[in-house]
Amino acid sequence: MTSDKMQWWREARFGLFVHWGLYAIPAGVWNGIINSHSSEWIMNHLRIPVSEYEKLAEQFNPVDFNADEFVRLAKDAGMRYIAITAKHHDGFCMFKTKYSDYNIVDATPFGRDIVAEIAEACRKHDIKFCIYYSHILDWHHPHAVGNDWDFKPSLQDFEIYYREKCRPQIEELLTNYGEVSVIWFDMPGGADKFYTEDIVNLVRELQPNCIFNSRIGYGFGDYVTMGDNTVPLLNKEGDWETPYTLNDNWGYNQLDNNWKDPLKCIDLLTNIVGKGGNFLLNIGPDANGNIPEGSANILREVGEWMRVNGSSIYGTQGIPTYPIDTREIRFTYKKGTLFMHVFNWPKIPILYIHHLMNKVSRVYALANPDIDLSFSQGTTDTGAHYVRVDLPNEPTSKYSSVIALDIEGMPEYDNINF
Ligand code: FHN
Repeated sequence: MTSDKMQWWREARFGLFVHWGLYAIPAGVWNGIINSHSSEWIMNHLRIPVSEYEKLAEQFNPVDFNADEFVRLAKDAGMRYIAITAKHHDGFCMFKTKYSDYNIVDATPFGRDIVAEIAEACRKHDIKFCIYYSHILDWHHPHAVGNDWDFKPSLQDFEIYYREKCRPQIEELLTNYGEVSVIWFDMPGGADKFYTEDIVNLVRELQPNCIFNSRIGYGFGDYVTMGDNTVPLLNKEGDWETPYTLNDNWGYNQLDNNWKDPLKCIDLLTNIVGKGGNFLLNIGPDANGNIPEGSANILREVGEWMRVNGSSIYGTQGIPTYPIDTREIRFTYKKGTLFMHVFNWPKIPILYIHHLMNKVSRVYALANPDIDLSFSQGTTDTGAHYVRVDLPNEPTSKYSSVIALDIEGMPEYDNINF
């Protein structure tokens, strides 16, 4: 791994995940039965036979799909990359492939290559194009891992699936769609290390600048993908990312409107970024090709915030964990500027940053960068450092106001065990 190819990703910090496939049709309900797990797992959880589930392809006709709209929504939200499910665990391919007829072009009335259209729109709107590919689980292929209701595991030979479908499709994806910035693998268990190593070599050979995540398996990966919807408690070294979904499903679910509101999204974004990670936020388009209005509106609101405060996100790096437990303030940091995200504006507009030792040269709100805020620094009787900032009377942004402090070096805090 050269660090150069990670550079755009470290700068980006915020991306859009799109889980879209045939599972958008049942959308969580199969013949009146409500699936209690995430909607893209419906085939597995209800043990739906391939012969029944694959008929969904005949109905899949997302005529409202407009790749430009998808990409513009991400871009307006301040996201810098998009990862779309080219093949999820159900085995259906959202791209034209020679290695399975079970694909969007050959098996559906829609007949358009969705991955290709997203790739083109990403290039047009200058946003990084990334592909999700389920490399081990494939419930449609008789020799892949995962489907024990149609196929007998004792008769399965992963090698056959790998040669017939997985490997050549990764080759197609990294050959036919221009530059792929990330190939995002998932659920690595169940196959020998040989296959992971072979994929690593294949990706390196076909697109040396394409990065891939740790869910490729066996300790490989240009960066670590944390568990779904999890944030580490403390600052975490190295390159890492957290995938989060906007409601409680990855794929579209007609019964799930449990959206995280813009405030929660901004809280997660600043929490993750402040600890050194990237935030990959997921939406699930419906079977007609629409992004549910609920999720689109939230992304738009986040985008409004990003337009003013994005410089506290892009290109930031993890910093030592602030030693005081506060949920109302989060910190991010970039090259000599500490950004303080104030979620709860104090009635008396004064804020103390306890224990910050660095010399501060200037303080201002990102929303009003031309107006300096007054501040002072000192130590308490016990020798603890503090910075006092005199805030404007009102918050400077909706959701979270960002106060920038120009400081010398990386943030350093008192040892609070004195
Ligand atoms: O099983 C998948 C799930 O459907 C979804 O794709 C998430 C996204 O990170 N990954 C797996 C579970 O970790």
